[in-house]
Amino acid sequence: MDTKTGNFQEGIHFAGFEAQYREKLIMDTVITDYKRVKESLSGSWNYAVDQYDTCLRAKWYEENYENDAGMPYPMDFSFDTWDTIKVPSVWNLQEEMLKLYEGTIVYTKTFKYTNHGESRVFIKIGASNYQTVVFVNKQFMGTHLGGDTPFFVEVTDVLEKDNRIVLAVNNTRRRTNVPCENTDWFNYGGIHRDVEIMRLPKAFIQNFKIALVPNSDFKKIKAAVYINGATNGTAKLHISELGVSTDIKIEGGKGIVIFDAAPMLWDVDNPKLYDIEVIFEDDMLKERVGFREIKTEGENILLNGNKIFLRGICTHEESVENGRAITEAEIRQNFMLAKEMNCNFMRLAHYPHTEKAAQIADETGILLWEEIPVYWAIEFNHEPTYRDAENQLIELISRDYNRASVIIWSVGNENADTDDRLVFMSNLAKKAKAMDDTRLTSAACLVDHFEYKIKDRLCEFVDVIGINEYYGWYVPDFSKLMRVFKNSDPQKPVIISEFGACAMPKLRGTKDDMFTEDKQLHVFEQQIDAFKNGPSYLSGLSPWIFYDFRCPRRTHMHQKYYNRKGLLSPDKSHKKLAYYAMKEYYASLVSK
Ligand code: GCB
Repeated sequence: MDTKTGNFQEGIHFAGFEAQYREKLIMDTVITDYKRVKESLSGSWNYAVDQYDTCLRAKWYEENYENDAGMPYPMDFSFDTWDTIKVPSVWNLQEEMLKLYEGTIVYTKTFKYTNHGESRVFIKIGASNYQTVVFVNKQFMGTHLGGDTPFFVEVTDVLEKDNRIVLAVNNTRRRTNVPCENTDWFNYGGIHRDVEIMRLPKAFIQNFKIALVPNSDFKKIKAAVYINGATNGTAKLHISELGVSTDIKIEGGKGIVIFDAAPMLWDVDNPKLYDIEVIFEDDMLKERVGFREIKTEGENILLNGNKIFLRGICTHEESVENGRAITEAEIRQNFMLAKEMNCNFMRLAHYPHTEKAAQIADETGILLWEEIPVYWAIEFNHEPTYRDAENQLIELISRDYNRASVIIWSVGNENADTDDRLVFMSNLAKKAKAMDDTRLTSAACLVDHFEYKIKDRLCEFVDVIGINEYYGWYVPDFSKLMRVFKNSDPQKPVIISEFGACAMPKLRGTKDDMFTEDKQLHVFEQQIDAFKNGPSYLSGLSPWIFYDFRCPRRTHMHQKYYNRKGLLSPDKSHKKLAYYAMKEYYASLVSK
């Protein structure tokens, strides 16, 4: 920046304005908070479309309404009289004008604060897509990247009686983002999960992790406590229903304990959960956790020691009315519909869904595959892109570690097997394993279409191989699927993480007529036949996809900007023919 000229004006001349906001990235800030008391900052916020990023260029958040001599200065914004918008929501569905908007929207809200005895205060932003620059009381607090994981900003030192928060949220698709600029889903924008405020003592439990010790015959539990604000002391852990009351020695801010216990195991038919309390000095954290063991043995997946076949379905986080800001009632409905279809498993594609999903799955008894959006052609040789992807993985695992329903961390979807990709994604798989040895890792891979077999160098680094195959649809020659099955010897469990075909709801025709329910059914019938005679390593299925979802790439007259591979219509009111075929097939597997 050449600021030496007398007529240089930073707010309009400084092209490199973005860099200053990238200097302080908000990463890995997750606090275990499922049962913590929080106050809501959701509701009505003021907002303005800021297509040219003038808030960041001209520093609106500093609210310099006067010049240095105290004379009034004209401003291009008026925070408190801007229009209002609902938080959480996706802006695309709030205003017709915002339907296809990609860029920055500036959100602001004021709130009162008085101290009620707490020493520290944090603001949690559940998720906002994609880049969020945070300002509180005129101060830049940091920038978060990633549209689907939570972040926590400490505001202890900046809070006053009257406060203003400003969030500049930008959903521009970029080559170096995770996901990159090209995906097969709609790029919603906005603060699409809750914004909340948390009051905490000086030293508090930042993270609490608890799970059965793998291979302990379900008789040992391991708990880890990470303290923020103190290095040494003693934490206490109580699980009254199990008669457990134990001390955890904290050293260097961390304490681990392993103890004997015989919990009733969490299972899909009996999703037993235990109330837990952890106390450290003035902080008390509650959790509600199920205990189960998931592992692989040869070609099989074992839940609590028993072989399980994953009768799954993929789903995006979307509803017609709320887009990505799916409500709790909608999530419950999805799980109920999945259970009705005889599913015991759901793949939450292709990015972290709200934490409410895993909380509800814990109660309902549905196994989950959770995923980060390392999708298609990521900029694999770009270090900041890796750090972003890894941070999304860290934030996801920290958030959902205690959810028994989550059995798989997936590090990505359908990426070409290049050297750069192998380094990038194998490092993610290793990171997931290092953070969590109580779950399986996976990735949705592609079939090798030269050799017609499961052949992807990433397979070596994951516990379970996901395979997306579209025989009967993108690859019309169905016989190839049997060839793939025969040619492959993965020596690990394989989940067919996607298969499917498009059908416009209620459109009928012959089984050769594209986009009819009959054609989709035909594809499903062939797939199901193949699975019935499938290889021994086949350990689960998650067809693509539960219900039709918005997709800008799909412009056919029968698509109308929707991906039509749903088994249900977008509003879930209509069940397509293939839904019934899948339901029946899963019913036949229930007792197996
Ligand atoms: C895939 C992708 C998924 C797409 C789907 C399709 O393989 O993983 O995101 O939506 O195919 O419909 O083509």
